[in-house]
Amino acid sequence: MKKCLIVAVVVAIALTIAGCTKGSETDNKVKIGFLVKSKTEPWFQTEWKFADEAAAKYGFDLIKLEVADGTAVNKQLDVLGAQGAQGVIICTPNQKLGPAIVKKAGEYNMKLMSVDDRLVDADGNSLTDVHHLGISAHEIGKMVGQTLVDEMQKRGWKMEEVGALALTIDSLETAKQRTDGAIEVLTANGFPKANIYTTPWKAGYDIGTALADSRVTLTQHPNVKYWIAFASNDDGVLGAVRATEEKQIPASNVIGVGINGTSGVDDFKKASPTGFFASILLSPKKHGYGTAEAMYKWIKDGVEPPKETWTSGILITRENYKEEMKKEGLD
Ligand code: FCA
Repeated sequence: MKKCLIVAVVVAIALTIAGCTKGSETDNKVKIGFLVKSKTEPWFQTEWKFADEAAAKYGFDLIKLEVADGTAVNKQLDVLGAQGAQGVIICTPNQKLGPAIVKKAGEYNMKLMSVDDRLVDADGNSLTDVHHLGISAHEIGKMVGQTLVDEMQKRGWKMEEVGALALTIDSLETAKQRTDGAIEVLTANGFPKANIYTTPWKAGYDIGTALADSRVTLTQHPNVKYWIAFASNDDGVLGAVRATEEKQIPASNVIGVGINGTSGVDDFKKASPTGFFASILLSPKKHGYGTAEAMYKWIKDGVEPPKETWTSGILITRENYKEEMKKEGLD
C-alpha cells in the first residue's frame, strides 16, 4: 500500500513537471496577431498564407482574425491582449480607427504595424509613427492607365467611342491614389474626361457589390459599344466585367485591368478570354511573410522595421501570369 502511494506521488510530481515545462514553452512563444478587414477576399487569404509560412519558419504563434468593422477591431485587439500577444499587424476596415488602434495596442504593450491600408487621424493625416507596409498606389494606378491605353491602341479603338467604368472608393487613400493614377494617364493620352463614368463602390467591397454598382452605370449608358474598366483592385474590376456580361456586351469589347492578381487569376484560368484583360500583380509574400517576419524580429531581437515600405507590381495577362505568379510563390 505504502509502495503504491509512493509510486502515485512520484507519477503525480513527474506529470506536474512535464505540464509546467509544456506550459512555459507555450508561454515563451512569441504571439503575433494578424488582423485583416476581409477574410473572404483572396488577397487577404494569400497574405495570411504567407504569414503562416513565416510563423512556421520562426516558430511563433500567428493569430489570424477578421475585423470587418470598428466593433470587431476593438474586440479582437482585446482577444489578442488577453492571449498575451506581443505584436499586431493590421489592415484596418476604416483608416480613421487609427488613433483608437494605437491606444489599445499601447494599453496591451503590443507592437503595432499597419499593412495595405494606412492608419490616419480624425483629419485624415497619416499616422507616420506607426510602421507601415503598403503599395506604391499612385504608380500602380498609372500602370493600370497605361495598360488600358496600350490595349485600346492595339485593338484600334477610337477613344471617343469608349466608356470608362471607374469603380472608386474615395474614402480609402490607397484606393483613391490607384484610380486617380489611372485617370491621370488616360486623360494625358487623350481619353475624353466626359467618357469617364466614375461609379462609387459603395459597400462590402466584394465582387457582388461591385457588380451591383457597375450595373447601374452600364444601364445609364446603353449606347456605349466599347468599355474599359478599372478599380482599386481585381474584385472591383471582376464585378464590372460580370456586369458587362450581364448586358451581353462581348468580351472582345471590354478591357478590364485590375490590381492584386490574386482574384483576377480566376478569369485567366477560364478557357475563353473574358473582359478581364490584365492585372497588376502585387506581392502578397512581401505583405504577409515580410510583415510577419519583421514583427517577429522586432519583438525577439529588437530590430525595428523601416517606418515605411512601399511595394511595386508587375503587369500580368493571360500570356505571362503563370510564370510571374510562380516567381511570387503563387502556384
Ligand atoms: C487594399 C485593397 C486590397 C489590396 C491591398 C494591397 O487593402 O483593398 O484588395 O489591394 O490594399
